[in-house]
Amino acid sequence: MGKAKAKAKKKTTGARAKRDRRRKLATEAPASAEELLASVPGLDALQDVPAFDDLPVDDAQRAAFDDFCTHVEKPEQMQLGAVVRLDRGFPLVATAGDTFRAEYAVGFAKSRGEDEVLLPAVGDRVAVRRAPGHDMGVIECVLPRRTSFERWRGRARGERQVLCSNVDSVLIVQALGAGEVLLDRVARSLVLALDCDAEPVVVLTKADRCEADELERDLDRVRRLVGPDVRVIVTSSAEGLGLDEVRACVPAGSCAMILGESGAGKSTLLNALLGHDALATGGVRERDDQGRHTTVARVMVALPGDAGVIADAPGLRSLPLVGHERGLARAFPEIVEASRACRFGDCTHTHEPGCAVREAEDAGQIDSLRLETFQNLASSMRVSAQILDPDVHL
Ligand SMILES: Nc1nc2c(ncn2[C@@H]2O[C@H](COP(=O)(O)OP(=O)(O)OP(=O)(O)O)[C@@H](O)[C@H]2O)c(=O)[nH]1
Ligand SMILES: [Mg+2]
Ligand SMILES: [Zn+2]
Repeated sequence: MGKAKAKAKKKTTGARAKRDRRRKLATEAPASAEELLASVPGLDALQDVPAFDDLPVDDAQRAAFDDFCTHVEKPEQMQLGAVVRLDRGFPLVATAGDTFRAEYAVGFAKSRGEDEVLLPAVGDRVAVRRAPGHDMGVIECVLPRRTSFERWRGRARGERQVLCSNVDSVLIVQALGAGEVLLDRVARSLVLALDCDAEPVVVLTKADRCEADELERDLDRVRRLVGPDVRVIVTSSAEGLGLDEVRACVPAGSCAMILGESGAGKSTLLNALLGHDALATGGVRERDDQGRHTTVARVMVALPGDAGVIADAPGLRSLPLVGHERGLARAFPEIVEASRACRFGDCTHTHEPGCAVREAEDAGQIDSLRLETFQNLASSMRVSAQILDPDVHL
């Protein structure tokens, strides 16, 4: 589709056009790669896109790039790049000299199932080929990920999706003012962040929506849950509260990813940090405070001034914890430590005699709120592990 035509099409609004488009969608074959690409935003429409220098390449990645180049044809066409957006599956790659759209090399197309983690994700440092005279690049290799924030995709045990790679910190966003903050959700996010070696930071949004006593109660519960080592920040994008504290968690050269349900105020927070409306935001349903999945692409934005990069992403409804035992142990180290003295190796710390964890709780050494949360997570992890593999007994 030509540019002019695309523009004209964009302008078509109203109920009739909508109906026509729906009809078209229903009868047409799935869009081809070219059609999809045409619907992806052009570079000139994007703001705050990080530059290559905002996303440092570490020694292991540079060495892997050099090594890769010694094995390919026409290595002079290869560049080091960073994937800074994924729109409808199309990566936007920033290199030292230029930023451009890219597609995956044919080899990636074969990646399915367990290999899906090999597909380029936002935050990846990659080897990208740009043949002379080509607008598009081709990603040929994903360089080793320093960290990788992954989520189970809901089929076999090993099937994971990389939401963002080379992440330094995870901003766990939860909205205030819609009933009690869901501790289970905060705990799951904490486990996922720690599992991938990223620093978790809890960001409670929309503080303007709740009374002081409600805020104090929520803050107290969240602080008890995450313990003294995890920062908890109270923000209101509407009133500009807590923004400097969030900014301080994302120093220059680092990358944070933002994690939270749809409607939690993720994109609004990023816009407040950027100082202008770069990202689309949407309303929430009054009935249950759920958002409308306004953000559909995975995008990175560079914060202004001396600060790093934050990755925005669509809200996640569920956070299954399949295979994140390491993260669970890191989130609740005192419980894991105490459990070594339990009489039974497979103690669930609920009813067994000789349970050192419950003894520690009685002695006031383990917080009961943390223990309760730990038990809920551990039991849901046991159930999902057994559903996937009846031979697994956690
Ligand atoms: N009162 C108040 N409302 C806010 C605040 N931050 C966000 N909102 C509102 O919350 C709604 C959802 O905000 P978004 O930023 O689109 O939420 P999101 O987390 O990006 O949602 P998805 O993109 O759907 O995942 C919008 O109506 C915002 O105006 C805040 O600090 N105070
Ligand atoms: Mg959003
Ligand atoms: Zn026990």
